[in-house]
Amino acid sequence: MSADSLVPLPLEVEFAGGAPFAIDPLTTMTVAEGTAPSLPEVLSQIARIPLGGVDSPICFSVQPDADLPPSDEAYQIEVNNEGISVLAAAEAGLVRAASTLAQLPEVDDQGRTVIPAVRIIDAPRYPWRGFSMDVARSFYPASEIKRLIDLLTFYRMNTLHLHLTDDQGWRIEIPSRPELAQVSGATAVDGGRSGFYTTEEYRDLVDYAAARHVEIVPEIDVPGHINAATHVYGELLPDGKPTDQYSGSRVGFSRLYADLPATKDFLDDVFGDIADMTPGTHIHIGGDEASELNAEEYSQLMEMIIDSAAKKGHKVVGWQEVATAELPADAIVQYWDINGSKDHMKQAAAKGIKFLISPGDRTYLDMQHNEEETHLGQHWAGYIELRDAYEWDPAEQLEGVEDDSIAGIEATMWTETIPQYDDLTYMLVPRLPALAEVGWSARDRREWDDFAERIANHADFWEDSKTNWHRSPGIGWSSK
Ligand code: TNX
Repeated sequence: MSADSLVPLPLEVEFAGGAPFAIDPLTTMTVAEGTAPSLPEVLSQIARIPLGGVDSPICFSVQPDADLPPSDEAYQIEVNNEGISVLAAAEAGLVRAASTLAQLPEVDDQGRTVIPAVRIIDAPRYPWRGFSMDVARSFYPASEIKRLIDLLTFYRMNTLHLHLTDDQGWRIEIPSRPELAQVSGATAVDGGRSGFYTTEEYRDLVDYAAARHVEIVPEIDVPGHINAATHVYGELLPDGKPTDQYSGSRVGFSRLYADLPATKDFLDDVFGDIADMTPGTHIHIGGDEASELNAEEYSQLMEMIIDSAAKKGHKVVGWQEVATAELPADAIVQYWDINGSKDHMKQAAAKGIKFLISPGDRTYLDMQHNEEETHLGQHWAGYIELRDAYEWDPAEQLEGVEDDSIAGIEATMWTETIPQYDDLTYMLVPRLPALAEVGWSARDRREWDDFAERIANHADFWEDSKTNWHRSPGIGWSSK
């Protein structure tokens, strides 16, 4: 890559002229004292530069009163021929800077690896740049989720939303309800992998992400998409009989019942344990496609769900349908369905509710790249070529929802047809980096032709990191 091919595009990149900084395999970096003990190792991994002593030419430091844009993720990188200084007002900024630093080296005419003299000042447009991953239809083991977190980190994304439950499977151990994972951890969509995260594995994932300043937001999808639980507990249903396991791809057929006594206990147990496993501030409650419920049942259940999920101080996030119910002032609504009604969202925005923008025709990366692709993915929201993923604006998606109502954006992946890690990255790369830039970079700095040139130079990195990717047509990819 190079200073000319940074993705996402930083706020300011100023080439200073003069001699570049030369990097060789012995070049080391150091982190000024006072940070979290895990931070130096994490920064070194991300930047791909080994740690050395205090005389290292590359130095990262936290400077709380640094003159930078007002974001914990803001940072500055200054490169001259003698070294590199990286500073931020908070540790999150150093992590974002390390990702940028990893993209800077280029090979000069003499075959040396160099970074040109440059000054970069950077900060994100939106505080929430997320990726929503469906591990319920097809399970993805923790080791693969860590690779995914590395990919998100590389493109300066900061949230991994895990869709942990759906009709086809239950993927997280709930200590007060071990049957959920024992029984429904063993099921999956046809052709998908089954499994579940133990509480230890899940904590380790949360810690791995947190060390990179990525928040894991767990989703328990209720009151629909719940067959994995009704398959375990007959008492959640009026006839008391557990449902069959489900391995198809239909949506909207399963449900909870507000008037059954078992329902609130179930919600309190599940969300109580999830809250204990969530040091982050948000819990996602699903809320989508509960087609078997009438409006009154839906509102009643939402009230119970929000009570259970917010009990330990977490803020709730829900798919756009939750906007039809009474929401706490700090709830976040996630727009997704381009064909659904928008009225309730407009009303929620007017009341000050914040939004995540995930329009199906731009951010649903289970949508196929183009008509020629038939093996992986779907196309209910259309085909999404790289340019479609890039060339749109989050503040122009919903009437009444402009930047002051937007927490950020999320790309999503649904895994009915995406069972393996290589399939996943084939759908993600290069569209996920495009969306990372939509969420990070200032609107007036983004331009398709310029992005197309920059992203072309990332192909070698995907090859080197053994990341399966889609060779989107019309781009001069750096790798053959
Ligand atoms: C819609 S997005 C769904 C998912 C499906 C997805 C397939 C959302 C909130 N619900 O249940 O997996 O479409 O693209």
